[in-house]
Amino acid sequence: MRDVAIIGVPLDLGAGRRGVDMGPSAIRYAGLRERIVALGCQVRDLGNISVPLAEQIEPPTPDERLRYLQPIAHAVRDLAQRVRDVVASGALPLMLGGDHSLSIGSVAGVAHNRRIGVIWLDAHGDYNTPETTPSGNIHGMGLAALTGRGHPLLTDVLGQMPAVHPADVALVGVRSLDDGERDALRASGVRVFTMHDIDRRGMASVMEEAILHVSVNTAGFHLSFDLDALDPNEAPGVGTPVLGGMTYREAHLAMELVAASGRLIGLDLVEVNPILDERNTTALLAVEFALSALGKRIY
Ligand code: EXY
Ligand code: MN
Ligand code: MN
Ligand code: MN
Repeated sequence: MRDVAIIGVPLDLGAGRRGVDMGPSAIRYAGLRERIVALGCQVRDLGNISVPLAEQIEPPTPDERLRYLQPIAHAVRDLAQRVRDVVASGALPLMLGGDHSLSIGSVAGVAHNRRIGVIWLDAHGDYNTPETTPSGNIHGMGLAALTGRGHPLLTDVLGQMPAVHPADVALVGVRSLDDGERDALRASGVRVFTMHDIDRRGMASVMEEAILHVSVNTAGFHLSFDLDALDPNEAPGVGTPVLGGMTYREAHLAMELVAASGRLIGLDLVEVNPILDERNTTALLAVEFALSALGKRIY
């Protein structure tokens, strides 16, 4: 079993709604560390990245198309450097969020000086730019930034632009896209699997193709898991719920296929919002997914 390093990122500046800053606490409270140790992994919890509160920042932002750009850029750079160091130590970085803009840093860190694949599990595309965003919220721009589209403070975090090639990315579980974002995704080369594909083909077929797609000629793949990929009836504690998502069983199967690939090199669990959750259900599911992705077996 592998070494795992946990990093919390209590960031909510990239989301339109408060609460996901408490996600790292909720996931830890759900027993993350002990349960990974029980798998036989060596686990280090590196604590949280320091992130300012929205209340500390006045005025909120000079640019309504890139809300809180400066503090988010600072946080993702800090995170990317720590993740790069974790990777150099031989451990697998496990990020707890926090809004999904944090993945701009985590993926940049995992991708440092090498070619990696990315599987982005999400209800959304996160492929907006300042030109197409309807909200100005940077958590809707993370995947675009990682593939080289957007503000330079977000596209060039560790001096490697783009951090990831669009052709090495698979987006799985999508059911909410803005018009400009859809056009950009179509032109990008990112492989997109919507909920329609999962309904028609089944999760196993979709994930097998996604894993193969991001594994060709790469050092392995990073999995960025936005918990809003799940249906909100099963995972209510997320920042931006969208009906019609994956079931617990489907997401769980996806994680088992990730583990079976032997190619996982980094993992984000993001957008857990304890304020909207019911008895920490969503955080508990996040822990289950981490365990399955790391190779937990029933039999
Ligand atoms: N597409 C919308 C926007 O850009 O504002 C919503 C984005 C939500 C992003 C999240 C959590 O995956
Ligand atoms: Mn997302
Ligand atoms: Mn999402
Ligand atoms: Mn490819």
